[in-house]
Amino acid sequence: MSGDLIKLKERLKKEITESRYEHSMGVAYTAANLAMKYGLNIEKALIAGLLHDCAKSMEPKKMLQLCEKNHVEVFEVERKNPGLLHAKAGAILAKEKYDIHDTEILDAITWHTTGKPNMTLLEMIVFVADYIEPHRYKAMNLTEIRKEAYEDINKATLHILKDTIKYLEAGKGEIDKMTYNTYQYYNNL
Ligand code: DGI
Ligand code: FE
Ligand code: FE
Repeated sequence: MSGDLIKLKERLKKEITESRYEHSMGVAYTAANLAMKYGLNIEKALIAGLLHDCAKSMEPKKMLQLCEKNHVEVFEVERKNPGLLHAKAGAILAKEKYDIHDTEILDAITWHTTGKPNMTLLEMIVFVADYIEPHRYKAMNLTEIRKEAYEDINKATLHILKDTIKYLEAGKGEIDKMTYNTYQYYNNL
């Protein structure tokens, strides 16, 4: 691991909880693995995985302010469900605080929660790695989805979206249009 990455890890560790840090490390290494499998730059996958939840400990109000200050549009559904906002806020923090300017990495952070139609391979890898990293255990069908991730990443992506929508519909989570649009896109591939 390069010195830059080690510094990034040390800085991140101070900003999020220990379990969130362990999750982020899990996502970083899982994304790196998927990058090996699918022929993508490993360092980009590591950085995107490491930083994807860097805004997770921010208060909703602070996340909103950060988005407003940076002219990033916040939708009603994100205002009402601040759990969604850490993705956009995270991309801003990654740039401002962690000095990451690679737009492919920043986009992967922006879309890691809802996904988006026609994702880049890096976006898809971070989206999938977030769901399957080794510390995760609560979601249904994890064993199957973990296998699919290395066989057919489009299939794993669709499976995650299907299960996430099912989970949100069973609870009280309002579904972001982007989550539905992403589901529809991968369902029609
Ligand atoms: O930040 P993490 O917990 O690692 O993972 P994440 O960024 O994927 O966020 C997970 C949460 O986001 C999970 O509880 C489901 C929720 N989520 C995903 N899509 C939607 C959503 N929540 C709402 N309200 N609407 C969505 O469309
Ligand atoms: Fe997240
Ligand atoms: Fe995450």
